[in-house]
Amino acid sequence: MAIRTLVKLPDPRLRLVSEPVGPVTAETRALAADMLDTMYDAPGIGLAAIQIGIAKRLVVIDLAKKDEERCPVVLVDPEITWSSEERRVHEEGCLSIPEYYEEVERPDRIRYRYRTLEGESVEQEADGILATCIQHEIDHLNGVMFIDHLSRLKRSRAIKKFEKAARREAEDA
Ligand code: K1U
Ligand code: ZN
Repeated sequence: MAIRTLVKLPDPRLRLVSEPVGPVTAETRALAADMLDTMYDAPGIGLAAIQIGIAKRLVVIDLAKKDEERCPVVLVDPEITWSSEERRVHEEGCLSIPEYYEEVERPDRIRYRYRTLEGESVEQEADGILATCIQHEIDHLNGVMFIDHLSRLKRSRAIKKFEKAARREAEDA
């Protein structure tokens, strides 16, 4: 399988609403394998397909720590079916916004539904970092980034910083 190039802010593809995967095919499985390779290489705890430029509703997550055995989860066409009124704050990062971390407030608990690569439909509840990560990844499927949950000032500062970095990269190329 392969490590793909990460799409980074301010790339406009990050604002696309991704299309449903529909029936799982060999191509879906190969894409999920590449997403896992890319996520582990970064490293990160989650990845949405649009972060490697593919506008499909496919997400991979692995919350295992460095010294633990890998525990990859692939979510096909995931959706949130319920969110708690209670909210929690968690520090978030994003592989598309490197080395930028901010605290984000989101629902504390969620119920979510997805299909596995075997085509099984699963509905589960999540809390803590898993709930945060699933919400972050499903936001990506809808063209939303974690900076959209920050104040207007913090968001525009982050966007300007990465626009400047992208301009410098283009000049150096
Ligand atoms: O979707 C992404 O951009 C991946 C992102 C997921 C995420 C992190 C934190 C809160 C919510 C969602 C990342 O994985 S950023 C990198 C990161 O958090 C991390 C990297 C190495 C070890 C542990 C965490
Ligand atoms: Zn992200």
